[in-house]
Amino acid sequence: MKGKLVLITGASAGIGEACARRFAAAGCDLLLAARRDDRLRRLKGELEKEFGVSATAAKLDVRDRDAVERFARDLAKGAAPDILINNAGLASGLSLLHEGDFEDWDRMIDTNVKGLLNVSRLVVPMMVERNSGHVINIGSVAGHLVYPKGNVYNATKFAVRALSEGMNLDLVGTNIRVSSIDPGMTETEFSEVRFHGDKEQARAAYEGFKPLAAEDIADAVFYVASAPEHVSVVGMVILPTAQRSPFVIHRDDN
Ligand code: NDP
Ligand code: 8X3
Repeated sequence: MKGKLVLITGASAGIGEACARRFAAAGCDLLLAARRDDRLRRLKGELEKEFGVSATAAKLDVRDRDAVERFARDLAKGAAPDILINNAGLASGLSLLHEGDFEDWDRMIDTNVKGLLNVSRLVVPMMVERNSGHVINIGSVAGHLVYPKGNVYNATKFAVRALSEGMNLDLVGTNIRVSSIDPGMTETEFSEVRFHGDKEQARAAYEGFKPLAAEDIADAVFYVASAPEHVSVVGMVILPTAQRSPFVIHRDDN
């Protein structure tokens, strides 16, 4: 893995940030993309100092197709990424479909589905040209089973699963692998974002059981990426032991 170039969207927090640390620890060079570039710059400095790798911090909103095009044009001037981790994503709101908020819906669909498409459409051709690469999409258990009030978030993650499958089929005959890593409840900023900054509601989501940590998912992503080239891990669902489905979670009473 040493010297491989890894592009991570949503690297400023949670799973993306943990992936950045995991891959840097293995000697990979990094392209870190997200909107909060102050955080990315801090992470870049930290990883370069600690692991001696080279990292680039790129302020990027994956929803902005023009910006993604500019980003890809810059990328094309250098080496193409060996690994693309399509991680940027979010849930916004948790409400009955018939009471849903249009802005929340746009935010989720534009980020989780169209953002992933924007980045993939512009980066995967570089891999095709070189006939090597690995796309790792961060889906969710929410892309396998719908839960009450999950509606639009579920739909976006079902879409991610369909897109992973589609990419996999369309890349047959190439050496490019496509994997979907589908976590269950992982303690990151995810719930705070979902509940629009309500820290108390976010905290309650993880109460009474041990959720996954971002590092648990980063370990899985790293395993998938470092499997021998003839081994393609197509999908992986990872849940906390206390969680058996999106709506079956054992919580301690005390
Ligand atoms: P966090 O909120 O901790 O991190 C989300 C990351 O996505 C941030 O770095 C954020 O950066 C980035 N992001 C959001 N919108 C955009 C955008 N428009 N353009 C670029 N980057 C963006 O959540 P997680 O780490 O938990 O989430 C990462 C992925 O994992 C998501 O796809 C999520 O759906 C998925 N997931 C999470 C689970 C969980 O329980 N936590 C379970 C299953 C899947 P910034 O705000 O700086 O742009
Ligand atoms: C995030 C996990 O179960 O909160 O995708 O939807 S869940």
